[in-house]
Amino acid sequence: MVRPNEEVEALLQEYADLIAITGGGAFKARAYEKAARAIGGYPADVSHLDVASLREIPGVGKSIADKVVEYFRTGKVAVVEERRARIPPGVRELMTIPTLGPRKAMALYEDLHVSSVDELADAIKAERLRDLRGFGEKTEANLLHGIELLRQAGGRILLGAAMEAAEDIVTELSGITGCERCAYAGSLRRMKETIGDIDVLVAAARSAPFMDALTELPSTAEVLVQGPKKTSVRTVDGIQVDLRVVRPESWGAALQYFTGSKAHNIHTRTIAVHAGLKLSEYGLFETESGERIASRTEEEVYARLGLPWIPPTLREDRGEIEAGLRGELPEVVTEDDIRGDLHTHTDLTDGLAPLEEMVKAAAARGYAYYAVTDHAPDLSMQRMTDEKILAQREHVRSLDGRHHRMRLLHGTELNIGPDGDVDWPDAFLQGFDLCVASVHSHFGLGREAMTRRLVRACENPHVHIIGHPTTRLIGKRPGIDADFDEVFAACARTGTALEINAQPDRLDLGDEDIIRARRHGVTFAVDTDAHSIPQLAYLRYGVGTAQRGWLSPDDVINTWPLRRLRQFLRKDRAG
Ligand code: DGT
Ligand code: CA
Ligand code: CA
Ligand code: ZN
Repeated sequence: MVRPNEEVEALLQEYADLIAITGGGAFKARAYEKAARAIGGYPADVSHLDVASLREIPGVGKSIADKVVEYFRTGKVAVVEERRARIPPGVRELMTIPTLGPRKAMALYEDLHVSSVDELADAIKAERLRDLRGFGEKTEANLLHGIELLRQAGGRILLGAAMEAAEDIVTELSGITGCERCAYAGSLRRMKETIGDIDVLVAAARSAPFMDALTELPSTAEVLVQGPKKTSVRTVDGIQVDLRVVRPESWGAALQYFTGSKAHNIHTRTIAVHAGLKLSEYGLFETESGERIASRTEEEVYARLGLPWIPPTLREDRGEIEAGLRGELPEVVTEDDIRGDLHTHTDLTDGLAPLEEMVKAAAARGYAYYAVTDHAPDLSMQRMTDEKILAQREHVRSLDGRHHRMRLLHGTELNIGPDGDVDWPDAFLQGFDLCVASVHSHFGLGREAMTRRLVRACENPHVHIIGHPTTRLIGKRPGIDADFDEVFAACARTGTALEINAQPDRLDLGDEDIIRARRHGVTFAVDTDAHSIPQLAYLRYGVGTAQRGWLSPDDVINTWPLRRLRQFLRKDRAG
């Protein structure tokens, strides 16, 4: 059994079911089913195959082969995602259960009116599935097992999805009369890569209007708890939201408390105790007299503990309190420090927007410079050619400085082959202003070979940035196995930057690896890898991750003025 093959089999089977449900022709659905079985039973690991080799599998034509390659490169297939989005939210929630495909989910939804994971668990217990066609005892056992797996994963959601939901809620609540302050707190404010639940805080004299508003939002599917201090709901996308309304005078203390992390709070509370004080969500009090000495703002609370205000992204008790006490807290990099994006795509490869539109949108963000880095030819699905990339270069040159005087860099995203080679010969690579190089295939090489592969890429004088260095997809695919300390050392030695890829399902490097890499003296590039205009705004998640990795602007090459960046890009001539 080859695991990647099974993954593809399940994905193509799901696609076939989605076609059947959303309407796309029985013939097409059957073709995908056939290909699914053929791939599931194929003896060689399909994640290592290119389009041409995939097409040798019976029943696999060009368009199926392309989807398989897309899946291994990005962790998803765009047309499958589109179809998934077209079915009712209740069915979609059911489909988050491993082993439950769209066809059965639809049946549960239509015949039993089951539209959530909890309802399904209840229905199984009540034996309501027994009368349903196609649901035997074996199916029930599988479903229960799937529900258990889902619950073990803890149902954490990606930072990007949580942020969008939270900002909508904050906007709604901020518009209500009597709202003095409204903000999200918790792990979301700390920009953790995954979020357990969204914590929203309101400062107001009366809580009822806010609690009622939350329960009545169109995005609210279910009210879990409703009370005067705290109300919890679940959204239609299955995200839990905890709303707390506090009195305006305790806003700062409440925000500090509910931002966490728990470890950070325990440490700040210990400092308070040693100073004869008591710290709670209501304020900082003198233990003996009970007098409140700080609570209105976070700054005030931290100041009375002898600390500077600590950026939320650092509040994990990873040394930020000690550093604060010593007055050595880092000046973390902010979105305003970023002068340009160095990894972006256009519709010349798999981006959605044409070059000129991406450039205009980037210029509107106020960037001083911007790099276009479409995929290189070894990613065969993208059908890149020398002619196409050279024509793009001409076009880039013609747009250079035309929008808000933003300077353009013409680059590419190279593929690091299994031996560490990249797509084009040196002479051709010489023509690019900037090259990102990333692993897009052969994820299963052994640790030693993988380390050598990445180190060789760093040693290439034309490679400036290693893109999404671990290639993990959060919650879907673990990172590749390599001796990253050796890779980080090679980056530092060769003057190769490591990317902090801001796509919410990547955030790669992640915070802990950033901290490790920084100890080796590595520089970083915070990039969006945008494949569309809205994705340029993903930058904030990359910056949040960089902050969690304790980075200052100087550690990040795309905060540097263009002159200094260009110097960095002349890697081969550097001492
Ligand atoms: P999550 O939701 O799992 O992604 O993580 P958080 O950090 O948002 O945790 P959550 O929602 O359980 O609680 C929000 C904040 O409230 C947490 O970061 C710190 C504070 N908090 C919660 N429980 C405790 C506790 O038992 N002790 C202390 N000191 N703080 C707590
Ligand atoms: Ca939370
Ligand atoms: Ca919570
Ligand atoms: Zn890319």
